[in-house]
Amino acid sequence: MITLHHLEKSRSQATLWLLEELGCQYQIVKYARNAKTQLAPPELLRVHPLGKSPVLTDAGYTIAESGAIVEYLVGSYDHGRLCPPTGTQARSRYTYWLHYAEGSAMPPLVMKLVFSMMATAPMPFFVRPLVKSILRPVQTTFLDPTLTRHIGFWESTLATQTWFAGDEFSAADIQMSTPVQMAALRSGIPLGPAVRGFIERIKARPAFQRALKAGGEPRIPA
Ligand SMILES: N[C@@H](CCC(=O)N[C@@H](CS)C(=O)NCC(=O)O)C(=O)O
Repeated sequence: MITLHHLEKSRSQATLWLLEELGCQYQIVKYARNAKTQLAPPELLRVHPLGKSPVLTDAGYTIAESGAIVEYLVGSYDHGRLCPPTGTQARSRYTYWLHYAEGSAMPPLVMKLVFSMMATAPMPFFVRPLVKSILRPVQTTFLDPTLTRHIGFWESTLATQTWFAGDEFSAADIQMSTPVQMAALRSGIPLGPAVRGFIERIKARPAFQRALKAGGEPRIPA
């Protein structure tokens, strides 16, 4: 039996969605974030040395990293529905977006989140202007232009095809749902109509809605 170690408000929501799309039998162990630090609780360290989520166990394996989990689940349970055939253009686009999500898109989004937490963290009042004067230029000269470029890339991709790998829905869309949702919620950069259309299409999928119920939290902006 697959066990998903699910941290609230996390990438693990996309793993839940994949499990629902695949129709897998699974159980969830839920973990709450530390209210102050937002970090995962130490119990997750008993499952994997990094103590992060998602992480799942199945058939004696412990698998961490959302992209590796996608590969494992698709390889074990998909039977060709959510992954284009080997040797096709769609497959190379699928592989690209599967890795791009965590390799390129998430780092600046996470950096933006950390910066906004730093800017609002409790600190002596006389230090705040100094902290802001350090954060602001990085934000305006590096982070916002980088994020604008990424979001523009998604927009131009989705303007000519329905899904990230082509016209068929695939597990790459599930992996991309994390940066797309995070950009919608936290980047402060407006999304174009094609990316907003993607969000509407994923929200409409019954498996996506079942996963929201199973995880217990809607993370998609209205
Ligand atoms: N690249 C990893 C990132 C895992 C990760 O950072 N997960 C976050 C939740 S989205 C987490 O566990 N945060 C809590 C912590 O760092 O203590 C993946 O794709 O699985």
